[in-house]
Amino acid sequence: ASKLGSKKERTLALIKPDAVTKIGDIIQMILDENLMVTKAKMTKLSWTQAGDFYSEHQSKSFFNNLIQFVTSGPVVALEVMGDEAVSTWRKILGPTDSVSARGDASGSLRARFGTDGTRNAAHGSDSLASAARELEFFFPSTTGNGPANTAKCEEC
Ligand code: RTP
Ligand code: MG
Repeated sequence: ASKLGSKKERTLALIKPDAVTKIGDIIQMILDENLMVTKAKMTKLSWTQAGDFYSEHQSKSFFNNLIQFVTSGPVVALEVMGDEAVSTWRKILGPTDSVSARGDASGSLRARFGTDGTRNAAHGSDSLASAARELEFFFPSTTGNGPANTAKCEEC
């Protein structure tokens, strides 16, 4: 049961190819923060799909490295739900750069399982709007995955 006045949300957690074998530990970290996994899908992204997912970064210097990395093997997409799921999952992840994560947030997921600034084990939506878009990307509401992917939910 959620706390009175808390904000129940859905977010997208994406386990990147370097951490798919750590899925058991990662799900445990989610449960330890009182979040739930409500959908899961393992898939291998094409170059085009990955570029679409990360389209906000297409002008960045690291874009090609990022797409190369996330298409290098299967990924696991998780719908994660619970109190302030968007920010709570980002807190579990820790800093983007796994190397600085080992200093700043040594118990974080990226500190434990990431390698560097690109190979950083997992992704998390950065806002409710991103969560809605990213959940729709992996779990389209038009193909029998249940109700529309609004990230903010009163009764989900
Ligand atoms: P994410 O979107 O994956 O949850 O990570 P984030 O918000 O912490 O970082 P973001 O700035 O959105 O970058 C997306 C992903 O691009 C790769 N990256 N590489 N300088 C680099 O080499 C660099 N910077 C970012 C990482 O895989 C990062 O998670
Ligand atoms: Mg991001």
